[in-house]
Amino acid sequence: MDFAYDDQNIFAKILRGEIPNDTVFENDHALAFRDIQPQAPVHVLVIPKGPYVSMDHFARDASAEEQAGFFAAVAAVCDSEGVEDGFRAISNTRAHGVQEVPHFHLHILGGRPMGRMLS
Ligand code: IU
Repeated sequence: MDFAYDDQNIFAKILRGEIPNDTVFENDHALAFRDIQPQAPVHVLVIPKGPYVSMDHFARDASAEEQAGFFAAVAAVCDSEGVEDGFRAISNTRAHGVQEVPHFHLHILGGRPMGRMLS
């Protein structure tokens, strides 16, 4: 699997500060910000700061410290967004997953019942 990373993708530009974002949480290894087209009352994207194109790339090649930092950000978002009743986490990956932005991101969707998705 070739995980070639394009540093001109929109989330790379957000990480470099070239494009503004609505930040929810940030640590050394991850940034969480609000999706510009929210699909639920809570719709936050959590991204690693490292150049990983997808979840499988991140799982394979990110260090334990980067992975811990990423999931610390997920936990912080869950704490701050009031999703005690639950949420859905999605990472669209490549063509079959209909991934638009080639920088790994986890959608955190909540604030309402999400409906059944898998059967
Ligand atoms: P994807 O299919 O998971 O790759 O979708 C990308 C998401 O990034 C989608 O929900 C967009 O609304 C969101 N997004 C954004 O928050 N800010 C942007 O500048 C762009 C896309 I472009």
